[in-house]
Amino acid sequence: MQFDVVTIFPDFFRSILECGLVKRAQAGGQLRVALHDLRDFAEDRHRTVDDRPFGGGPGMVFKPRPLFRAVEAIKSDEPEAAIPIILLSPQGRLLRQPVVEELSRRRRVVLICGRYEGVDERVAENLATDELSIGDYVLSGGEVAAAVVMESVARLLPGVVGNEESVEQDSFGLDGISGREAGSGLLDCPHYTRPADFRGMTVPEVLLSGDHEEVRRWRRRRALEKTWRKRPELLAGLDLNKEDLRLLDEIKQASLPVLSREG
Ligand code: 6GU
Repeated sequence: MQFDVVTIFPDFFRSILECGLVKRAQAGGQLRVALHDLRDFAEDRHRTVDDRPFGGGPGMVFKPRPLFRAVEAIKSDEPEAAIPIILLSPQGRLLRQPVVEELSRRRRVVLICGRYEGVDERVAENLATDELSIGDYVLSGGEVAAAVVMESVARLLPGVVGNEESVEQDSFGLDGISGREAGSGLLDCPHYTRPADFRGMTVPEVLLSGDHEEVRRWRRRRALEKTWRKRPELLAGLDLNKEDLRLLDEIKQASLPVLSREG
């Protein structure tokens, strides 16, 4: 799969492209990332890409022409292809795992890094095919969001994460909030590694027991408990089986304050 990133800060991406999983995905041939400097598509001596807003007001707005020219240049490789053109902006639909999965199935995706002050509306209306936001907070540009999109997609590409099972068991994993099969969409259970006793902080006994069925049940219980405590709204969308419902009941009972005899 290929990402084409249109940005005024191509250097911003160097570190993420040269580290960890995204680097490995590129080395393995599953991912290609082409960076396009928006200023290369300006048409004046000063390589101007923004201008003051019509109607007045603070801040600068990305001009439409450099962005249209950049995307046209990218598409000129394969004029017939239907390539998603995604504008990253705080006004986009929220990036969630199902959106990430959808993107991971595309062969090529263009990411346009907007800026907080604004992008000429004709870009959202007539150039972009979709608009994505990574959350309800303000970033000054879409670069961090583009990095989030690329990393979340890269790890879903076949063969990128060595142990496919670990992706499926992640919080929000393949079997996560998109899937509706029994027992899916929970936050992950806690994990521990050696030493079993670190400065008096010990690992739950059951994990050292070697009893796989007990471990499975414990993990399920802790995943349910964590989800109920930290993201209760996620439970509402899930199809929990009988065992889960019973465990959840136990968890809720255990957290109730004990009433004194006097009431
Ligand atoms: Cl994609 N862009 C900007 N500028 N701010 C954001 C965002 C994107 N997602 C959340 N906040």
